[in-house]
Amino acid sequence: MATAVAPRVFKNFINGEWVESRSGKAYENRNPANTDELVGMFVSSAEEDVDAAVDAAKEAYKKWRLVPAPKRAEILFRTAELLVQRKEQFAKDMTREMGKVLAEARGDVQEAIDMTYYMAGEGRRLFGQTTPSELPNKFAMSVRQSIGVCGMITPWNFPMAIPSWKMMPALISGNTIVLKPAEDTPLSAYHLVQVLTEAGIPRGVVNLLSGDGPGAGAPVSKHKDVPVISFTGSTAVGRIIAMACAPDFKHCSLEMGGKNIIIVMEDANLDLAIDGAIWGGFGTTGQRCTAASRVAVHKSVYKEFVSRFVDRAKSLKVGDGLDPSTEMGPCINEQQLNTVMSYVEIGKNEGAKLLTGGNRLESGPYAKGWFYAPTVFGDCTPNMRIAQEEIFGPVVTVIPIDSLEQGLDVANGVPYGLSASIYTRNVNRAFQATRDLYTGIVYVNAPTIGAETHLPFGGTKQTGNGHREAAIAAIDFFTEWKTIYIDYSDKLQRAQIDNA
Ligand code: UN1
Repeated sequence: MATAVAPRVFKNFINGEWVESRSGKAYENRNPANTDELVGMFVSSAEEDVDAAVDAAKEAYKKWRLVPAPKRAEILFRTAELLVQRKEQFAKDMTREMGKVLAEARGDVQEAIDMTYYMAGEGRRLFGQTTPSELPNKFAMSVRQSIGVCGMITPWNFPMAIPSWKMMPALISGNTIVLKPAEDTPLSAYHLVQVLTEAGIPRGVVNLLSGDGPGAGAPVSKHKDVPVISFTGSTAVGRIIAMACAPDFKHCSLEMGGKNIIIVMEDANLDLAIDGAIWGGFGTTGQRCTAASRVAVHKSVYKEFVSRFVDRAKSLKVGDGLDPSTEMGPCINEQQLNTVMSYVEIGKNEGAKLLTGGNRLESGPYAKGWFYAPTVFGDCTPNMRIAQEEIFGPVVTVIPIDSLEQGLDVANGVPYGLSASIYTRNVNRAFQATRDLYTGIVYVNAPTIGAETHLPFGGTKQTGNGHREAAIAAIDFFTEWKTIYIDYSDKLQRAQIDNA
C-alpha cells in the first residue's frame, strides 16, 4: 500500500543526539499482523556507527562513574515515572511492531517500569560487605565498582522489558551503554531511550544503534573498548558472541534458549493445569524463552488433559493484538513462521500425533500477517526433535509419563534449563521437584512464564553461561568487587603469618 507521506525515519542516538547512520541506509519495520503497515524506518548501523557510539560511551563513563549512585537513581526514578505516564502508547506501539496482544505489551512495559524502580532503589543500597580483619587495627570491606562501556544486544520478544533488565542495573552501577536492539523491534527501545533522555541521562551515557546482528551487533561484541557484553537471544548466536568475547576476556552474560516443561501429576488440579499450559504454551505466541513448549502428563489423567487442552487450544482467538478479543498474535516475521512450519513437518515425520493446528492462517483477516494456528502434538516421546529443540512458536508437545521420577528425567533430558513447572497437590512431590529440576526457575502450580523483576532470571546448561539477570544478580554482573583493606596499626602485619 502506498503511503502518502514519507515514513518517519528513526535515528540512532549517539552522544546525546539523534543522528543518521554513517551509511545513510535505513530499513523498514513492519507490523507482523499486517505487513502493509509500516511502523517506521530505522537506520541501518555498521561498524563506524558502533565506533562513534562506543567512543561517546567511553568518554561519558569518565564522569558517570563518579556521579553518586543515589543521584543516578533519581534519573531512573524519573524514567520509571515517564514510563508509567506513557505506558499505553508504548504498549500499543509494541503490539504494532512485535505482534503480542495489547495486554501482554502492557505487561512488557510494566516489567520495564518495575525494573527501573527496583534498580533506582538500589541507588541507596548497592551493598558490599564490612567484616572484621584477622589482624588487629585493620579494617576490611568490599565495594562494588563499575566496569565501563556495556554492549547490549537484545531480542524482539520482550522489546522493552529485556533492554530494561540490562540497562537499569548497568546504569545504577555507574556504567555506560551501547544498546543494539533486535532489528524487528527497535521502536520500543527507541521509546525507552527517549524517556531516559527526558529524565536527564547525561549525554553519551546511553547510546542506541538500530540495525541487524551481523552489521551492528557483531562490531559491538568485538569492540576493544567494550569490556562487558550482555546478550539475550538464540543459543546459536550466543555461542558466536561468547567466542567474540573470549580473546579479550570480556565479561559476557548470555540468556539463550529454553525447552521448558510443565509436569502434570495425577493429583493436579486439572482446570488450573490446563489454564497454565494454555497460557505458558501459547502466550506471546510461544515466543518466550520461558514458553511451556512441553507438557508431560501422568498417564492416569493423560486422556482427559489432552482432550480438554486441545479444545482450549482450538478455541484460542488468533488475530491482531490490538483487537481486545485477540488471545494470540502472529509470529514475529516470515523467517520465524518458516521455522515453525518446518518443525511441524519434522514432528509429523517423526511420528508425533498432530492433535490440532499444524497450519498457517492465511485467509481473510490473516492474509497480511505471519499467523499460525495454535498447534498441539500428542503422544510424543522425549527424544523427538520437537520435544528437544526450541521452536519459539505456538507449538506444544505433550508427552505421557508414568511417574514423577520419569517426569523429572524427561524435564531434565534436554540441552536447556531455563524454566520448569509442576502441577500437583502433594507437597512432598512439589518439594522433590523443586530440588531435582535442574533449571534456573521452577514453578509449582503455575506455568513456566511470569518471572518477577526482583528475583534472579536465567537458566542452566545451554540456556546460559552462569550469570543471572534481574534482581541483585544483575548488579553482580554489571559490577566488579573491590576488596579494600586499611591497616591503621602503623606496622607491617602479615596475613596468615603474624596471626598464626
Ligand atoms: C523471555 O522469554 O525472554 O517470565 C523473557 C517471563 C517474562 C520474561 C520472559 N517475565 O516469561
